[in-house]
Amino acid sequence: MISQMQTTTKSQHLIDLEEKHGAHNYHPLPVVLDRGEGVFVWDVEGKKYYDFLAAYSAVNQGHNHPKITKALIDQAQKLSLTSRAFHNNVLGEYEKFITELFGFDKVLPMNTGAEGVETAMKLARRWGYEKKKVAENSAKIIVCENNFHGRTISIISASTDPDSYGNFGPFTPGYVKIPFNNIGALAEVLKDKNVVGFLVEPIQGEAGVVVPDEGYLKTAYEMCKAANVLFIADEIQTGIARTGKMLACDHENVRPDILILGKALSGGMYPVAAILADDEIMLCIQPGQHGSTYGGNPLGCKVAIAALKVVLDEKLSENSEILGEILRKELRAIKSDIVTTVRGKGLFNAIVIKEKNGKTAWDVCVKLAENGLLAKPTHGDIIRFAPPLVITKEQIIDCARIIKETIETF
Ligand code: IF1
Repeated sequence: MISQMQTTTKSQHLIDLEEKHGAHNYHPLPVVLDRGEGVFVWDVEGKKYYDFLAAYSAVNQGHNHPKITKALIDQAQKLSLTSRAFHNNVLGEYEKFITELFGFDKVLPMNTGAEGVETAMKLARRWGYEKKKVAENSAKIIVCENNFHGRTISIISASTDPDSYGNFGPFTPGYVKIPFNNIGALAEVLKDKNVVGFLVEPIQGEAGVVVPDEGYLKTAYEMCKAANVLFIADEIQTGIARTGKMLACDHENVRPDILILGKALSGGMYPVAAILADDEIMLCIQPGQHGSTYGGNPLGCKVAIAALKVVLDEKLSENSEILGEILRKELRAIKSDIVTTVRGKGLFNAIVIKEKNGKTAWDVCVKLAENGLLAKPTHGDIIRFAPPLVITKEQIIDCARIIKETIETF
């Protein structure tokens, strides 16, 4: 039931290989890609597409950015991995660069987003026991309904999405779940003295690019301060210029106590994640108490430095902010009864599609692909539009045209 989209023999053969030999934990659009450059990707038949997913915001810098690719190749030819049993000559350079850039005392490098979130939750718990003096094994972390923070058992224990947690129990205790964008609910649970952290996506990504009311993050942050609770921002998807600022928290001048980064931290070149915090918090973890074989490896460090420099040098935050406005304006001008909502910030956007004549957001995405633009539906009725941030104004207008013409056929 893959879809009605026409697939040629070549791509069908590759899809069949995955179907036969790979776990069935995904349901991709029937497009087989083999090359990328900037905002474009090409399939095995040579058809060119605008990439409007950007690997879930991991390739904000565009596919195969020459500077990031060069950093990867140069370092791979010198030294890739030492483990943290020994020092390497790149780690300190990276740590200085990233902590100065984001304004924190310390960074703890990991690889994937989920590991970053796990690290943040472990650090918050330790801070809770050692600094806040919460009783042993009773620390709690507040999370929001419809969150997405990754796939590990502890993270899905904090999930309210049955697809994420169903039949994966038993679950990790210690979470309090409240509605997102609800200050009253937060105030209520902050009364609990065992709460050590509030873990939040500044804009909920997987939930469908849900932007909270203006002032929510700032107020939530101030309430956490007053309650001696750590404000932990999962900026894995919203960070690194995606929403029109370096961090989505920057829109409200909130500086999280623990900042979690991943995805575009490496420009899609290699898995690199990190958490940042000040000494008072970060030094609650001491040698032997946390780590990872690959975390902080010289290859990932060089790639991350290059990826962050591209974001700064090419003013990707500014581009995201400006072109995001243009894209939303164009999307709102589409005359179609199947589009019920257009929302987003910067180039992090979504539209909600109302089913019509049995046609859903999936069918719209299949048509978009046929028309040369790749996007992925989520929750059956939402389509995310999040292209690489190196996209130009002319390209955004061209993409808006493709989206408009496609949607108007429904
Ligand atoms: C997949 C979703 C997006 C994230 C936030 C942590 C992580 C993610 C805010 C974990 C990861 C990815 C995972 C990826 C698809 C994608 C996704 F649809 F699943 F929810 F982007 F919206 N925090 N999001 O968005 O990072 O361990 O994956 O590096 O296929 O699961 P990771």
